Amino acid sequence: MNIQQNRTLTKIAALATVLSIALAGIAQAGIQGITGISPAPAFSFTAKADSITSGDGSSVYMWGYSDDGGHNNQIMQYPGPTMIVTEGDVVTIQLTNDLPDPVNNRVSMIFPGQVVSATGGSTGLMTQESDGPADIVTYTFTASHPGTYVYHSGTRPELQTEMGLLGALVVRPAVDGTTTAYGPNTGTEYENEWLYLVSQVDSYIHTLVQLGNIDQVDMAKQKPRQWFINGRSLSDDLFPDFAPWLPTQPYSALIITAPGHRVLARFVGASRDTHPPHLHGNNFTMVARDGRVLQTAPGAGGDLAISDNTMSVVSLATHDAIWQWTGKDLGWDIYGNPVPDCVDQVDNRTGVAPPDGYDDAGANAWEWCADDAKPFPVVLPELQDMMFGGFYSGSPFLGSYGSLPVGEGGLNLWNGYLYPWHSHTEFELTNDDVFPGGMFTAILIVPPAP
Ligand SMILES: [Cu+2]
Repeated sequence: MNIQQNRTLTKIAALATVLSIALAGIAQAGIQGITGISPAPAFSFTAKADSITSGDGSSVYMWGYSDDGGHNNQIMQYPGPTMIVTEGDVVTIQLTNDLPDPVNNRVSMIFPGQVVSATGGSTGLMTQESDGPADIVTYTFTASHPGTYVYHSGTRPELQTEMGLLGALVVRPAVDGTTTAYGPNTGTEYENEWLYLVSQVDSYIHTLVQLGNIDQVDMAKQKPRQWFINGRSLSDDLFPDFAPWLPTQPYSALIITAPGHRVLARFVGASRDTHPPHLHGNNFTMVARDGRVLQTAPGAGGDLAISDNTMSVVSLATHDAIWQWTGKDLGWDIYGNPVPDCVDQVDNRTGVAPPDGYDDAGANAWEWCADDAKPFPVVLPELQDMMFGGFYSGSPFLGSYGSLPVGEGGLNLWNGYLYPWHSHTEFELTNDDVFPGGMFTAILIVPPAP
């Protein structure tokens, strides 16, 4: 084990304390961002330079957007502030430019999927651009269709998106906006929601820009060295939103959910290369692509949705997926109760008969009744014959803990099931060539509230 690996493991160990605080907010966990006031949310962004930290502790010089309205203390952030609006809103964004040498480093914003009008500033190749702190450009569009979208700089975008000038736009449907991604009859109902913005940087390019040698940057030689989910790499991505020691990287990537909950994961491709997020614990169902439900016709309920365990998130594309964990067919009682106690009278999603095979409510919610009271199917080795990860609770049962040797365990305060979610391009699981790191996070299944 080298120093960087040791540092990664030390940081993972520090999680126990922090996550115990985060857990209090599980029920409300979700996408952080700025909402403005419907039906005319107005935002004010400034492009700024700052730095982020990668998972190995190194510092990367970045350009990014900050929200002048105060989100994240008006600090430049990576990714940019997530804008969350409602279908039909007329959205206005004012942009100014506080980058070094702003006359030569003009900046702008474009919004793929939206019909935008831009005023102010000066005319660039793709849209209006700002060349200084007093040069205000105003972008306006009507968020006419629900979905997950990206926004990014339209000025020299191959360089400026690499530098960090990008973010996500979420448009909630006008009807059922907090319980579905796309509205009624779209097959997109969810209980927990998460953003999964995947990206990479070539820190060598960033150093050239920082040193004023932007003329020497050759984007054809771009070679990514760091990989991020929501602007953080393992193990920073497991810490809560707005962790104070990550001031320019406010967004967490640890999903916490409970059995049976449908997790809406909004994937956003935010760098040049395609990234393949790979989910453990169950297949996902991809329900939408680039802000459009995968269905044969409106109202068809997402009949073209795709079940898979790995998806290709293409550069500047978005994918919405629903993922659900129930423990069905594991072959043992996940709650470890030897006494039969399953009550199955209704469909857990609709709340009405007929039964659906799952326990209906309470501390056993979503237990697969065919496995009720079944013992754990293998004999576990004696403790002295085992090696431990810090997240092993000492018990194979959800919500239970067992005895562990002194100094072992301690990171899994809820005795939950922890699954990795990561890029399936394995060199992306590194920080500057050192494993583990990069585009790697986890999803934590915690017991339902009794
Ligand atoms: Cu894996």
